[in-house]
Amino acid sequence: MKKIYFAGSIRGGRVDADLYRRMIEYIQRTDIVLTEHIGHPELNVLEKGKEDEEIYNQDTTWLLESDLLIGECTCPSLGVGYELAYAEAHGKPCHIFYDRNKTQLSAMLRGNPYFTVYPYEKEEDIYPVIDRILNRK
Ligand code: 6IA
Repeated sequence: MKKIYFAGSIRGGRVDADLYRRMIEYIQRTDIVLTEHIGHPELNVLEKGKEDEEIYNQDTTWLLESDLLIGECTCPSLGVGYELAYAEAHGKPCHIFYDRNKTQLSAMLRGNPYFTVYPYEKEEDIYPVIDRILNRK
């Protein structure tokens, strides 16, 4: 089982939180998602309790442990952008999804051939691509 770092917006906005949850559940059919909280509908963006430094330390540790990163980047997020650069710096394969009708992905992602970018139009187009990324039959 591969360890997947799923990246999605938190403080950047939670409009796509349900989509993150469905993608995470789909990945979890065969593999491990280190960051399953990203899809949690009640993740409170103002939640106290966890210090930002703790979050940074945990997430960078998970990134280093992961086999690959899958990011949903329709909703722009500074944290996700940072994670992508961090993953690239450590040689982790990065797969980026975004809804082409809702956003123009940053040139800093689209313009970097290191990243594998998948613009999609319908959510159902995402899942066969995930099957391929995870080498499912
Ligand atoms: O800038 P953003 O918050 O949108 O960054 C989102 C990305 O940073 C996600 O892919 C996460 O991996 C990471 N991240 C940001 N906030 C948290 C977090 N907060 N817990 C875990 N990972 C995070 C807990 C709730 C909080 C808002 C206090």
